[in-house]
Amino acid sequence: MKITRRDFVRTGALVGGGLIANQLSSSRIFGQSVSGSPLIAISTWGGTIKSSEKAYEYLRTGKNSLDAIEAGIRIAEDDPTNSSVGYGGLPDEDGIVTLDASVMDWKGNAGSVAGIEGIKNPISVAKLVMQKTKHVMLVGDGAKKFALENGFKEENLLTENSRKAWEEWKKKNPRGVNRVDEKNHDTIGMLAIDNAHNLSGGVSTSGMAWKIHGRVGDSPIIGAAIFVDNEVGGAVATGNGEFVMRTLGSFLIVEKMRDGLSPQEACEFAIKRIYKSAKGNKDIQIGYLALNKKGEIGAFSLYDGFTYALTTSTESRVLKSEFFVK
Ligand code: SD4
Repeated sequence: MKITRRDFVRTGALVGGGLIANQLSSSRIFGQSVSGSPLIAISTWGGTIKSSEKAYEYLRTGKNSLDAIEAGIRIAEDDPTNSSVGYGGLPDEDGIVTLDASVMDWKGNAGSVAGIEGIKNPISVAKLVMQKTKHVMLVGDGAKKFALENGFKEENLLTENSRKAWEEWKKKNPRGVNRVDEKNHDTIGMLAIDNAHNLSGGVSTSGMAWKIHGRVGDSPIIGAAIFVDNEVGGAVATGNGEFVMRTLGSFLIVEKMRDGLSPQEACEFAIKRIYKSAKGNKDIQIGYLALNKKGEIGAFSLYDGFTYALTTSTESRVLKSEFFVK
């Protein structure tokens, strides 16, 4: 059967049943929700499927969506082979690994850290900023100090592989400035719905490889790479953060869903908004995921190649997103 884009959009809205289009892989069956809530964990990039499965395990055992998101994202942060998140993330032009992360819960609370160094799980620091302080965002040394005061350990996050990659890049770009790797992707952005029908979201990244020291991307910016409104739904972003920040993509998607667009339509709207400012630049990629209160999902990217992981009560799969520039 040939599946058209229109069919994909339609079937793509029905998670947990019959979503076959663009499927790259799938695995085992999971337990049902007891409350009838559509338990779902969804995360950017297929390589993060272990994260969405971990989050789902939390949801299935009755834990809330915020704790599920944190547990899922920590898997990606701990994974040295994911070169865009946490331990093993590629460094900036000075060879320093700096991390950005954010969370939002169903009450509209938000927390984030930007440019934090030496702390492997910035998602947990972001959650603590949200829960323990009156602030939303801590940056750099202040974020690290807060983490250390709250029991986080300082660790060297630069793996041997990342150090070698940086040295090679440095040889080719001795002056470095503004020669970022626009194609280094695997940032995790995750959305989940729990048994109480409550939505949360989270994002974690080492940002663009070889960025200028001090550069902050979209991932810790509330409204840019993440936005959740429990009455409507949530959205997360991955890709070139400068373009996402300029258009506050996740906020835009949630507002479009509030106006009645489906998650898929809202993601497409936000990508089209970016397309103009991208001015045909083929080196950048942006992908959005959205999830509404009913458990409908949307996924769309600027160019081909964006994948995501989806774990529901029936299955866990890696899917390929539809994209704008054909
Ligand atoms: C950033 N949005 O720092 C992040 C990078 C990213 O997959 O998503 N990579 O701009």
